[in-house]
Amino acid sequence: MASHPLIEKFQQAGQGQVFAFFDELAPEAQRHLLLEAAEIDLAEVARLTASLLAPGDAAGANLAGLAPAPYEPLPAQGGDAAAWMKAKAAGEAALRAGRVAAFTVAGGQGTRLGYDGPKGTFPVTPLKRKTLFQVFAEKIQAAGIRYGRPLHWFIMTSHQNHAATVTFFEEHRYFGLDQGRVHFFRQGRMPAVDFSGRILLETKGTIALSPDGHGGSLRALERSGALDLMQREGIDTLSYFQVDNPLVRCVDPAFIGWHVLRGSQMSSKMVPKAYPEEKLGHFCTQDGRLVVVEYSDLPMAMQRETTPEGQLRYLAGSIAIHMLDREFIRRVARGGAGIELPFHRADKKIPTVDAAGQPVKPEKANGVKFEMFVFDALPFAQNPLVIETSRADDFSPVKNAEGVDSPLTCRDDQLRQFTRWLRGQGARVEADASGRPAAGLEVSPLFGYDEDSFAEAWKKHSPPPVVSDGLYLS
Ligand code: UD2
Repeated sequence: MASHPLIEKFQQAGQGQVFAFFDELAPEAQRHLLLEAAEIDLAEVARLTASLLAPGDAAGANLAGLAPAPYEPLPAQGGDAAAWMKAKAAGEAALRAGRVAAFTVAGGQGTRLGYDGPKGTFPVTPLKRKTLFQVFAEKIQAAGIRYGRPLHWFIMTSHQNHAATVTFFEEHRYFGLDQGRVHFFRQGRMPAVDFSGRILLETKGTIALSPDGHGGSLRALERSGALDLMQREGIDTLSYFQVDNPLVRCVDPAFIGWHVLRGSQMSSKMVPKAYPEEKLGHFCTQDGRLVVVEYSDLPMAMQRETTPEGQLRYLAGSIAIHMLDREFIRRVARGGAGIELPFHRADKKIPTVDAAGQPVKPEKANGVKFEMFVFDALPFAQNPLVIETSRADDFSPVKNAEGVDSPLTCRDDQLRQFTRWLRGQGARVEADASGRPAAGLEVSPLFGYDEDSFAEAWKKHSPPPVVSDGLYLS
């Protein structure tokens, strides 16, 4: 076998199999494999193998002392209306001062949807079939106009979808945004290992590498220079959301305001879970700290527990919308001083090669991927805060091809939202009992991207638009 310091390092770490076919590879492929290997932190892999793959480890999360976390309820649910007004005003002031940027995590593989391409390029709106990226771009543009400060937008991609994502924006001329304010960066990767911790090859000349989870976004923000750019631009607050949710308020003044006024380093939105099995993380407290326990980690019996009033005990569901302080991100990204985002293990079917180098497509899980979750930063934050939001105005993700959280349910939720906004202005819109209109409608975010901006735009229209099938307000 060819000798190379990196190959020796892998051999010493018991990972020599990564180079089993090295001598068969063409020089270019050898260089490529060495580059991939250089990305891997062997000590980290060894640590994770010891901590997460030890026999009997699949037992899961530590649930000792877990209790439901408190949150700020919406005024409609008994919250303090004056405090919400104050928060909104503070958030608007932060937006006017240019202190806030938007941040989308778009590095996931989107396997459940079965869509080939970056998820952000998936069309979602009812009439115009705008893509997820276009919806966010227009909301961000409209908010920039409204507050007189164009927003910066950071988008985290993966190695797999980076080029396709950037090309998509170029082809669509950044949907009218200033290109200089849209920043793409790739997240890190982790190697997949078999159940004994041996790094898997994907082919004879490539390692099975996959994105390091949305928690990797904190490291990637630091490494890419995004935090420095924010600092230069006077931005101290990042509004975090997932690529799969077109209903999200990309920058929500009330949320920003709560976060700022409380001096919070990381804040999150919750919705009451719709049913016990809903696949949301749960906001909890443990040892006096705020934590999120993922749906797969909280035993179903606990997810079904109810209070004497009949409400779910673990009610507060995480919809993956957060507000993050810039310097807090830097601190977590750099780690040390007891701060470290844990990795979680996910058992997966990982295409690989056998000892003879022949491709293997496993039918059951043959290995483990390691991922970090962004909400695991919450326990390290000072003054962390959870606020309630209305699901109808913030959350309808596209995750599955059919059934719950599918393109169809998301389209219907958008239609219901447009209908509520129209009715709120006195327009007559026929709809079924769930609020879904009979007619096809669409409101461009450039017309109105939330109830307030919609109401303002509507009032400027004279005479008011007539609601009919195919109405597109832009
Ligand atoms: C996530 C949350 C869940 C709930 C739900 C709301 C986790 C573990 N669970 O579930 O509690 O809040 O969302 O919709 O987060 N991503 C990356 N890089 C990665 C992995 C994911 O950018 O390496 C992005 C991905 O593009 C997407 C988001 O993170 O925007 C969520 O990923 P997911 O679909 O794996 O999360 P899900 O639905 O299991």
